Amino acid sequence: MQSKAKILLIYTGGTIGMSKDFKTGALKAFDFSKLLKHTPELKQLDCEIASISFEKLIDSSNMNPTFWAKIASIIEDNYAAFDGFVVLHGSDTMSYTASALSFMLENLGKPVILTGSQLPIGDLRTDAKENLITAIQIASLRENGQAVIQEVGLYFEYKLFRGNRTTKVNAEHFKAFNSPNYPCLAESGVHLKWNSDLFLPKSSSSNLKVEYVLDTNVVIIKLFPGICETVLTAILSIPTLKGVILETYGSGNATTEEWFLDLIEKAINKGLYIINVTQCSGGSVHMGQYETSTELKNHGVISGKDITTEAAITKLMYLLGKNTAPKDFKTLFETSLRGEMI
Ligand code: ASN
Repeated sequence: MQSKAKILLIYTGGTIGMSKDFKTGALKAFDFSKLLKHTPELKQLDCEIASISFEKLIDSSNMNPTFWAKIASIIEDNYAAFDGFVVLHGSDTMSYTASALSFMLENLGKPVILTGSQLPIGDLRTDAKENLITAIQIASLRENGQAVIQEVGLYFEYKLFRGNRTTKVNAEHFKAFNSPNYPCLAESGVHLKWNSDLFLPKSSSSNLKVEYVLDTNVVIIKLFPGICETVLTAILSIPTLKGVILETYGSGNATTEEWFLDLIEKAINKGLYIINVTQCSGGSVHMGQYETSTELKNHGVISGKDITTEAAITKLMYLLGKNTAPKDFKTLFETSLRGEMI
């Protein structure tokens, strides 16, 4: 008989564990023991749960690569002892963290499921309990001694998504996340329905390797009608800048004004990586489909295909952090590393 799955809960902060400060009315983090006290249901789950908490809990708006490294090192240190990991995280930047972890955790062979909530766990109408309980159930599932999910997922409001395909779409609804270009991996109703054909292939290596170095000399530039030469010149002249996520229109289109194309050409010639990602919430970049993207392609702009901005910026930090050779950078960026793009 299979022993009970061992799950490690990693509590970073977020609304799930907040309570109201009666003086100011603002939501503030409270400690983990209180969070568990509010969820006696966890005792009924058929798994062993251990927990570890950030000393100082954070609203996820304070998330950064140092905290990502901290989460990754907790997973690495406890990898052999646990069957799955559930990361409790604020929803605001959860998609960035899920994307970053998906790249940092190389050869991942166990589930890392991020979840959180829109209302604190102590609130009468909270969405936290369902999210937490089902995320733990998903992380504990094994088949023939192997984890069912071997990737970084995000569970929220009855759906398990591939983490690096998600984006936060609503600040109020319980259905706060969407995965516009990839269907959900599982749906929770009366039964848990798995779309197993959509999972990442099982890791062939059992050796987790963590890439801790992320290079933050990057920027996201969202195009808009009226963006001007002075501003763009200033950004692209930042001496330490190494890569740009350029959020373009539709299928990867941008203005064809000469000053703009000259700036892009000069930036690429001096060694900057420019990645074309669409501002649309769904669909893909196809450079060359319209005249307004042909020059971008000719100048060597990298296609972000159907990647989210969250996955694009973290993939850029990851590939730069790994000191990827310039000759390989474009090919690697345009290759799906963790199912983040087509
Ligand atoms: N501000 C919160 C956070 O991201 C929002 C939430 O968790 N729903 O930490």
